Amino acid sequence: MGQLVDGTWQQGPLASGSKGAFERPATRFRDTPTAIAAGRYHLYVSTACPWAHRTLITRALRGLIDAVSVTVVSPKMGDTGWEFRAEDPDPIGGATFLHQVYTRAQPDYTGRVTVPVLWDRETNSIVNNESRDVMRILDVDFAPVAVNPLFATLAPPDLVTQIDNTLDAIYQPINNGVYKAGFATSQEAYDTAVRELFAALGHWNAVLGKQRYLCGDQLTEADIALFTTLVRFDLVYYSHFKCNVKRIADHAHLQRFLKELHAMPAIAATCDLDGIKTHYYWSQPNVNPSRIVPLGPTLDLSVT
Ligand SMILES: N[C@@H](CCC(=O)N[C@@H](CS)C(=O)NCC(=O)O)C(=O)O
Repeated sequence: MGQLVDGTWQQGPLASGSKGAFERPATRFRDTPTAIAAGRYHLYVSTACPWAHRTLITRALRGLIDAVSVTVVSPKMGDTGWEFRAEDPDPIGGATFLHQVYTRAQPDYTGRVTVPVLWDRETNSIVNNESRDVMRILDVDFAPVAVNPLFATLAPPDLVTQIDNTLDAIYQPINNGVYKAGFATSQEAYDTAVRELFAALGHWNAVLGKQRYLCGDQLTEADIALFTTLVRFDLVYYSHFKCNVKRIADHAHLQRFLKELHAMPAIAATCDLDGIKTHYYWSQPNVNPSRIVPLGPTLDLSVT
C-alpha cells in the first residue's frame, strides 16, 4: 500500500477516517476521450479488482476486445503498489509499477494509484480512472469501433436514469460496503457497514425474485457492477472482510443472477478466481497479516 505525493511514491497504509470508518478518496482523472479510434486507447487493469473487472466485462460484451488493448497487473499489490508482470509488460512506456503510468500522465500527481486506468496513446495521458465513467465511455463513446458486440448497449437511453439510480443505490451499501466492513477499525463502523450491506443484499435479492435483472429484463451496467461484487463475495468478502452474516449462495435470487451472468462465456473469461483470492489475502496485511491465502471455498457457479 502507498500513494503518490507530488509525483513521489510513498509507502503507507490507508488512513481511516473518523470513528474507524473507511473513507474512499475521490477519483482524479474524469475526462472523456476526444476522438475514438481502434487501437488508440489502452486499459490498465487488475483482474482481481471489482472496479477494474467492470470495465473488462463491458469491453468483452460490447465487442471491444480488438479495439481497446489491455494490460493486467500482478494480483499481488505490495509496498510499491500495483506492479507489471513479466508475461504482460507495460506496452506503452515500459513501466515497472503502475505509479509510473500515473506520473507519466502527470509528473506531480498526488493521490492513490488505482485500477482501472483508461490511457490515451495520442495525448500520452490518462483519460479516466473511475470505473463507472469508463464503463459508460466504453459502452457509448466506443460504439463506433465495436465489432460483433454481444449486446447493442449496456446503457439504453430509455433506462439511463434508472441505471444511474441503481448504480448509486448499490454503491455505498454493497460495492463499497464490503470494503467499509473489511477496513473498519472500530466495532461500530464495522457493525454499521455490515448491517447496511445485508439490508441492501436482502432488498436486491427480493427485486431479483421478481425480475431477471436489476433494471428489468435487459442486462445493463448496473448488473455488471453488482456482479463483480457478488462473484467475490463467498470467495473473499465473507471471510476476509468478515461479511459473514450470510453467503450469496444463501440468497436464492442473487445466486441465480450470479450464476446466470457467469454462464456467459464472455463474462466467465474475465473471472480470475485464483487471482482474486491471492490479491485480497496477500495484499491487505492490515486485514490478514500472515498473508496466507486460504485453500477454500470451492464455488459452485454452474447453472443447474
Ligand atoms: N473509484 C475507483 C476505485 C478504484 C479502486 O479503488 N481500485 C483499487 C483496487 S480494487 C485500487 O487500485 N487500489 C489501490 C490503492 O488504493 O492504493 C473506481 O471505481 O474506479
